[in-house]
Amino acid sequence: MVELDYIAQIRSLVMAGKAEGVQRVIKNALKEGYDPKTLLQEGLMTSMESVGTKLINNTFWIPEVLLSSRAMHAGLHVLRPCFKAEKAKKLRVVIGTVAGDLHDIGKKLVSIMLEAKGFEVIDIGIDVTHEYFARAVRHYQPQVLAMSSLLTTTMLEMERVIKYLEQVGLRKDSEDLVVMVGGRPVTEEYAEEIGADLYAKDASEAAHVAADYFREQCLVS
Ligand code: B1M
Repeated sequence: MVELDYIAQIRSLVMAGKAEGVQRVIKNALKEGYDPKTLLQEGLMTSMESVGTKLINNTFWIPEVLLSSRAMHAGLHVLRPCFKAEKAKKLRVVIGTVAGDLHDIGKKLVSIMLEAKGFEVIDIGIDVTHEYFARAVRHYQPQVLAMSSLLTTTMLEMERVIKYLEQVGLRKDSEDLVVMVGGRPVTEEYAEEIGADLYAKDASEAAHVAADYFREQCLVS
């Protein structure tokens, strides 16, 4: 019951855009031993779903969405260390939101869940061009390149990035680099069509799909 109270408090504080309040409630809940995953999924993530619905129904406007988004990020900041797993050898993921797209909340959740599974995650930000993705792959030498897109217009960038990586010799197939894609408009069929190796519909599926892929190859335990 008390846990539900914490969840309800987190939800109403995110909706009200109260970043400091969200942090305070999450810290109290953690101090009392509540599960960080529940606080993340049922507190923070469902709040943003409600924000989305309110935006569609015109009962929320962009400034309110931005305040809620700021409060959500403040909560994520407190929860992030709870999901860090220690692993001897880490597989590296470079993640970014594609060019033209500024949405980053989902990408951050995917990063947190991947870190919780033991991956080292390098987040190269939002509005990332195909050239910059390629530069990051050359520089960080990741095993996985993860791309997020929230707009039907920008999801087309994912194919462009994959083609460009092939063109500049950074990827022939998944043996060189595993490409994972996801985000609201992205489907499994689209992922397959553009030649991505992995697709996930949400953050926890992304972590499972990536871990299962490497487990199959005995690269993680
Ligand atoms: Co934007 N926006 N937005 N927005 N926004 C959407 C996406 C939209 C669906 C709203 C709507 O109209 N109903 C719509 C897209 C429509 C479409 O393309 N079909 C939309 C639009 C149109 C726009 C603008 C064009 C609005 C305008 O200016 N007229 C504009 C575009 C700006 C740009 O990017 N160039 C815009 C701007 C914004 C804000 C800046 C105000 C803000 C973003 C703030 C931020 O991210 N820092 C914003 C927000 C918050 C939203 C909604 C309300 C919420 C998105 C979100 O954070 N969801 C969204 C409506 C909605 O989704 N209900 C909307 C919570 C998050 C946890 O979920 O991001 O889906 P999500 O991530 C999930 C999965 O998608 C998946 O896992 C995540 C966690 O489970 N996932 C992956 C994501 N990446 C993955 C990668 C993976 C695997 C899974 O592997 C690599």
